[in-house]
Amino acid sequence: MKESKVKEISYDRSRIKAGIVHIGVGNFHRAHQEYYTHLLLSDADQQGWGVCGIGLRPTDKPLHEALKEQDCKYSLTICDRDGSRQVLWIGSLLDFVLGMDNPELAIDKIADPLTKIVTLTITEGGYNLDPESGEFRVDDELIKNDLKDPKSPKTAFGFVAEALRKRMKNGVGGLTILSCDNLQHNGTTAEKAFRSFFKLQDKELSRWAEKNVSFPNSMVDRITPSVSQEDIARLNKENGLEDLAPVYCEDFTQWVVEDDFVAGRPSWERVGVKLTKDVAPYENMKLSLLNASHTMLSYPAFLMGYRKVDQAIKDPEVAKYIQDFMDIDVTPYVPTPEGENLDEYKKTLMERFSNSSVGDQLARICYDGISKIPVYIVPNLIKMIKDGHNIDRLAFFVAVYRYYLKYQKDDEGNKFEINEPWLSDVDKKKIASSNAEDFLDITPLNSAKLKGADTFILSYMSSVKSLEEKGVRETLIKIA
Ligand code: CS2
Repeated sequence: MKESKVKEISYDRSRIKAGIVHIGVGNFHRAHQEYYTHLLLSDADQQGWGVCGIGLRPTDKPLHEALKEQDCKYSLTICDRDGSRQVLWIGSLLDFVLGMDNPELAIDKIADPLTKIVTLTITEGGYNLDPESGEFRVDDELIKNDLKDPKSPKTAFGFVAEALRKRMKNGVGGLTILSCDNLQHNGTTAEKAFRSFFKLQDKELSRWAEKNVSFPNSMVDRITPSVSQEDIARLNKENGLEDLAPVYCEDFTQWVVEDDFVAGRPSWERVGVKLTKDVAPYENMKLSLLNASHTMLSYPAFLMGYRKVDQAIKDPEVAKYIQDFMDIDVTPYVPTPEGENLDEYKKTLMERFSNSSVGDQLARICYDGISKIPVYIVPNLIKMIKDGHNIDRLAFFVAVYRYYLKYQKDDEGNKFEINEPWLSDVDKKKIASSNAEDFLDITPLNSAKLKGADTFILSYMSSVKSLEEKGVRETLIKIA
């Protein structure tokens, strides 16, 4: 392939100030929020909105090291559905601090008077809310540490609380906390988690934060694969670069944000971000169609031996199953958001999944089903059961997820390791049980009350049996 032309940074980075602190600098953040912010920084009146990154997990270390080596700049390769590519250097990330190595500096970055927004990608499971009660979990070891020892925090809650205390004492004013994770009502969820923590730790801070911190909801979207060492070598070769931390993504991108920023915000609308009063319909559309379809397809496709989303969706059986899931199962529960066309949206989704120049990994989608399933799948599953809707595809999905967790072997006999960081010991026992019904109330499915849903159980047990006897493809064909 011939080298792509790489677009250089068009603004003077030494003039940019950080108005945003981002916790959780991963690939998605770098391909999405940084991309929009980078585009905006060319405007002279927007140059106070650069980003300082904070990493709180040991797994952030390699990326941190790579980015620091190159002044936090990196190349983004955007892979179009038509096979063409655009490559650009992103300059909006100005600094990157590791909280575990340098907690004081991380706290000071958030407490800095120039900081007006803290954005978050701390994963679906990172908000520390009990999946059943919805309450903040105080028994978590890291939370216990942060409540007791505010000066050496380990979690986003502890860092933000300590920094806000400084802001309160210094009369610096509040800020906006903007969640960019894939959650239903991510702002409301973040608000519940942070306000619970503030209340537990410091009543005065909690009262101050009531007036001085806002939590807008937002919907974020851009498919961004994991980056392996081979990807790094490939991208650099294709782009003629020596970037230690390249990232690549699809061409589609969307960001819808509620306009509720207590301390001002960048003019993101200039670069295509939609600012609105109510994000809920957009969020529901994206989680119910994109993320749920991803989850619905990832486990069966992985067990059928596929490793890439684009390869799986080109399999007619998989394509039909996902198309039917979207059209028949989910569409009745997705009111069309203003300015959207659901038929177009679904058509584009199928094209996005088929994008072979992205070649997204199924393993990335299979990762952490325990946190994703309650957000992407369960809310509509509850409605479908209540409405007496045909349940076969969902029952098949639950049976496949059990099979995937239990046997860790695909249809071709290849062994694999599952990657489920939040799997509890109780759930492990239910997975191991030879009675398949024991699986129906594992934590991520519990709120669907499947054990009381007779039609669901019948269909599920039939899929369980068929999976054991005939494998995934045959079972999929049967339910189609
Ligand atoms: C995926 C998302 O991880 C997943 O399960 O569905 O990461 C998805 O690629 C993004 O939400 C796209 O915006």
